[in-house]
Amino acid sequence: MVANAALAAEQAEEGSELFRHFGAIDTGEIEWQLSLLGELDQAMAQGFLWNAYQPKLDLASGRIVSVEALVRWTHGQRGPIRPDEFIPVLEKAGRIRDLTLHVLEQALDDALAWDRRGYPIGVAVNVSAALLADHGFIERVGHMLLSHRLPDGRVTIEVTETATMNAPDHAVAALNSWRAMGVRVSIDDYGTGQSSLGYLQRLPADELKIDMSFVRTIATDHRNAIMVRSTIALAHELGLKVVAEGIEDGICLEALREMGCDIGQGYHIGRPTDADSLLVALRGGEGREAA
Ligand code: G
Ligand code: G
Ligand code: MN
Repeated sequence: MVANAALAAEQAEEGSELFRHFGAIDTGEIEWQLSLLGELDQAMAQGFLWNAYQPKLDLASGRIVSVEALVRWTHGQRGPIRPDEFIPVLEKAGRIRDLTLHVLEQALDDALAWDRRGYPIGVAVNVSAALLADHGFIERVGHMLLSHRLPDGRVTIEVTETATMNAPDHAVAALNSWRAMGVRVSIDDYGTGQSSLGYLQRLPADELKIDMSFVRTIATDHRNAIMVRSTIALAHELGLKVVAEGIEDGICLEALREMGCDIGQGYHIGRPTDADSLLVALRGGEGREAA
């Protein structure tokens, strides 16, 4: 409730800004955001917030080696709500921690189930900047990991390049505590955050995810292809695995394979699907045949 009030106050302030500029307040938008917040707990408890999983393909072996959890909200009245619409609202209202713990718990349960069915694949969860160095949150995750007993390296957190740039020393220490729990660290949306080479070298990470804005045009844009190729080389020199996201066709996939990229993700390989459909895809075969 306090969080809701804070959000309302903040929105009201933004609203009065708007009022000055445009002479109107978007009360509908505020009401919508408050109603989402009010329904969050029930939606989590009743399964309306669920994880979709998008496969990540090992380009050398052609096998699905892991998945990224992407949260979905299927609203009782309004139908599917996009994460872009509710994640920022939850972040502002201080509720992103609860949501992320919910996503993670579900991801660990599913990873354990796949493991038991003979698919020892990894699972990645997106972690917002505000949670990256939240000790209480890290501790909760630590307990969750202990109760699931997945092997080290099975769970990855994806943090945006920008998130780690806010307070570099803080971020380095925080990432080290994640890794001490056996969690892999992936730098998401890489290439959009303007971090320096020196900074990248200091960052305790396991994986670099090249942003899809670079990946999608490699077949047509020679300069972008050079950027991606040299980023792959650089990451490998630093001991990092490279994931390319946003692969939408076979030409792009082949180009990345030729460049020595480790892992691929994108609609061409597989769209985000529910846990049951993913299992069907895993059973159906490897690689692109599964998509
Ligand atoms: O499929 P897509 O529309 O799923 O995701 C949109 C955005 O929402 C992406 O930037 C993705 O990283 C983010 N996202 C998806 N699931 C989560 C989550 O559980 N936590 C956070 N913080 N972001 C998420
Ligand atoms: O920020 P993050 O990298 O976590 O975002 C993942 C987002 O990218 C999700 O919204 C997911 O649905 C979307 N996505 C995944 N593969 C593709 C793709 O091949 N093309 C496009 N346009 N979007 C994709
Ligand atoms: Mn991601």
